[in-house]
Amino acid sequence: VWKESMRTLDKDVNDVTKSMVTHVQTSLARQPYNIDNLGAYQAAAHSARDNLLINWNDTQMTYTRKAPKRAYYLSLEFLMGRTLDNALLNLGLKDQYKDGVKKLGFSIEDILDQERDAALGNGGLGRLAACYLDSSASQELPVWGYGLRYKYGIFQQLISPAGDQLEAPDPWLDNQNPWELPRLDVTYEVRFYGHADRLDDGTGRAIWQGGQEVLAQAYDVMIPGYGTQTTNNLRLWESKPKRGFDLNSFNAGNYEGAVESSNSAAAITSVLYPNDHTNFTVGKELRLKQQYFWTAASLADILRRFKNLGKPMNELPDYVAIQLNDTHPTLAIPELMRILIDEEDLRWDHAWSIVTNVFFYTNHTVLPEALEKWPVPMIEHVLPRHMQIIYDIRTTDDAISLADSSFKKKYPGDRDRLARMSLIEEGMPKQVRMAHLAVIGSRKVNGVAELHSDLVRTTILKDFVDFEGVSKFGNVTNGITPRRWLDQCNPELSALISKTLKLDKSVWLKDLFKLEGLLPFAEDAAFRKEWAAIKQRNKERLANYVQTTLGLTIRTDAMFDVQIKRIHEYKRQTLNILGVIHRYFTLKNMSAVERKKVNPRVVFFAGKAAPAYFIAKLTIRLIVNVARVINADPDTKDYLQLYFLPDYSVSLAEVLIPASDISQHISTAGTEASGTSNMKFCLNGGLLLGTVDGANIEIAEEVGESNVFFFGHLTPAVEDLRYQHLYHPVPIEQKCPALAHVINQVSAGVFGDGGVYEPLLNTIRQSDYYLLTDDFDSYIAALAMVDEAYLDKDEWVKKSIRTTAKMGKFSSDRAIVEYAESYWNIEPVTIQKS
Ligand code: 26Q
Repeated sequence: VWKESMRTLDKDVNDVTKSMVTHVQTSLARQPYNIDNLGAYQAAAHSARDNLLINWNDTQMTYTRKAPKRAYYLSLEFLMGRTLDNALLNLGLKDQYKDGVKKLGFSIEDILDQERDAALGNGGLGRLAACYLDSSASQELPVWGYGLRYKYGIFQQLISPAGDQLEAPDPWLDNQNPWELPRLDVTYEVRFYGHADRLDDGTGRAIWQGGQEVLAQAYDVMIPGYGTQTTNNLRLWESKPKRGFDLNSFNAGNYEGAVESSNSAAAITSVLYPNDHTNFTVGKELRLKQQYFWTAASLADILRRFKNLGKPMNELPDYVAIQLNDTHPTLAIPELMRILIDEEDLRWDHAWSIVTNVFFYTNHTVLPEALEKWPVPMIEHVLPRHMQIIYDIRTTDDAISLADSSFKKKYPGDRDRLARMSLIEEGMPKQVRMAHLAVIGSRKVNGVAELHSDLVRTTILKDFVDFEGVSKFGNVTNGITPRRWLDQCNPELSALISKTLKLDKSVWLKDLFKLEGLLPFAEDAAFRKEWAAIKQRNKERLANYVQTTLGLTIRTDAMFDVQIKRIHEYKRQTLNILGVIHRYFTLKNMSAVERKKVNPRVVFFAGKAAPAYFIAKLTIRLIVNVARVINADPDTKDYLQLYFLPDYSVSLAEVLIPASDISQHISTAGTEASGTSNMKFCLNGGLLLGTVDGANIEIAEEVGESNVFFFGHLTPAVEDLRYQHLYHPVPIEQKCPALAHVINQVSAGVFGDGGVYEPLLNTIRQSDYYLLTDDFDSYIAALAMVDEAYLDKDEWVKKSIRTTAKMGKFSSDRAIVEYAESYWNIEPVTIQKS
């Protein structure tokens, strides 16, 4: 009876309408006849979820039966964006739902638009994690994600009338989240504070007790693969009080005290920290608690699953690989040591050899101020047992015995090297260097683009390369999922590609090198016309979006020039805005006749600044106020428009990227580890204006240097230039008169706000750490080359086609297979139907 009663969900249009109406009546408890767009979205989501669940169950059952080695991706951020469209695409049900909702009187676009983004991330690192989940499932790889279920994602950005960024909470769960399954039965206790007492039995074991105990509760998010049965799991933890509240205090009449501990438990997963890269010198205890809460719950869950296999602990590395997404989950290393030693009674050396074969660490930055460090006294207070273990690793670690014989043999008397490599940085207070802990506790380490991985090996981790050998330190160039970043966000281009290649999209979306088949069509005038027309319609789609959301009218006959990313000095939005001002003055100085020869340009910015990052916020204010002046100037407004689009998000990126003619990735050489939006723009036929940095370099290698616009100094020059700034400064007027003029005009209040921009301008006038004065002239020259290239429309479209055609390498499928084969040693698993 069970077998016969099993629902099959192969849906045709009628199944879709039936299942939606059923969900309106049952899941939503509403009347089918007066459903609005939101209700229809919720019904469609519940209906699609039914299909996901069946695949999800089959997948988990297959994994349990086959017991393959699995990989776990630990990331504090998963920037998923919207789910419904991706779920329908991956299930192969897009057409059925499009027709189904139409029959019910709705349009699929309106319905998809109802969904709120899941914005549990800051930027590149979080979105990378989301792309890797999509690719893992699509490649049938047994990979689970582990993260936190923040009640509030990245803040909503508002722009005040004066042009300042204001932050508002992102209550993304307010409308219910149909994509998560609460697992009331999957919980773990996580301890904080208390005291750790070593046992005097020579084993190094200790007992950790007392303090605060908090409950971690699992929520599961289904991750469907494209064109596969595989539906993997993203497990997010929510913190809860272990008991509702403390009965003793409650009975003693201390009601506030009673709820306080429950509040402090709930606080752990309440909000995503909104600072990427910026100084966390003021170590925030709550952030440390987030990191431990998440790694402890995830490890407990992973170990419970492993133990169900009935294998001895020393086989853990044969069944489990754990990827650390940056240093944020590094506490997993001492936590696994604690479990193996204190709870599993393993000897130190044995435990350490297991640990160092389970973990893999990805580095995402070489900026010294962005390397994570935690004050020793804080770790001692919050995690007393882990601090002991970190000290023990420092003195006994066999792999890299910093303090004992093997180090001394190799580097006799080299105290400087010892201090440089130590897990503990001396100072007031002492601090634990999380990157060093991640390196020595991992099987392998990788950077995220060739240049970045080289810099990791030759700068921040050079001593470790010398000591442990270079083969531990690799590279996996980042990638992006072509499902979301081409097929979903640019359906017309996707259709044209399928038609031209004479391939179903299910083929080339899984083998992106197939795009090379477009190359010959660059010479085909009819094809170019179709290609250009799609770009034009994507510009109109963006203009419509801006019109309806901001009430602004954008001209669509212009070149669309886009820079969208977190606002940071190293990414140099300042260089871009000062370049825009330069263009504005140049236009002002032209005669009306001359101006008519200029191709109009619309410049878009979007991005959030960390709430405490004063200079980044000033940059936003400058952009907004320059826009106000420029867009209102009758002399120039037909040739130059400027927009700052508030509240950048995955969904906004999906509208902006396909509309771009040129996008800017202009970080100071050597500072942007990879960048991933550069890949997204190029995949959508936008050209790249950038510095010789991160993945820009590999994009240029693929598409050919003639198809990108490069400028600026190269990485090896940067250190020397900074030295010159400090010890042989040249006044800007002399070094870069064009830039000096622009800065002086801003300073003089041409864009209002007399005086407020001085701190921003001073960063350039003074140390100019990010080398604007060195790169400005070549930047302006590159912009002029872009202008000139754009005048030859045919040639421009050819470049655009060639760019898309050569983006195969940047599929996240390629990247995830590299991790699977060269790092985790896991294999695809074919899912069996129940
Ligand atoms: C750390 C400690 C305390 C608080 C916050 C943080 C924190 C949070 C987020 C530190 C860094 C981040 C995010 C970093 C990030 O997004 N890096 C980007 O990663 C991309 C994927 O590899 C690269 O393409 C980008 O170049 C890199 O900047």
